[in-house]
Amino acid sequence: MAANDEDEDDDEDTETGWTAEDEEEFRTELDKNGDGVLDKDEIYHWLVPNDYDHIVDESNHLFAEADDDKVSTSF
Ligand SMILES: [Ca+2]
Repeated sequence: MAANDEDEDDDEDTETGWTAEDEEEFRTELDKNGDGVLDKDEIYHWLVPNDYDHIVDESNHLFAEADDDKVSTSF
């Protein structure tokens, strides 16, 4: 292991592998009700953010793949 590999993980908790940034994200973004664990709804919102539309993304992907002359519009 190179010396730089150790330096990159300086702020990582050796037991959990979490950085201070990971913990902050958990407390402020993921654990909505602040009970210290992620319930089913919190996990769902973590995996499927509200601002991400799978249907629009898939439509754009399919048009991009199928449109030979690339003269399509995005939704
Ligand atoms: Ca929670």
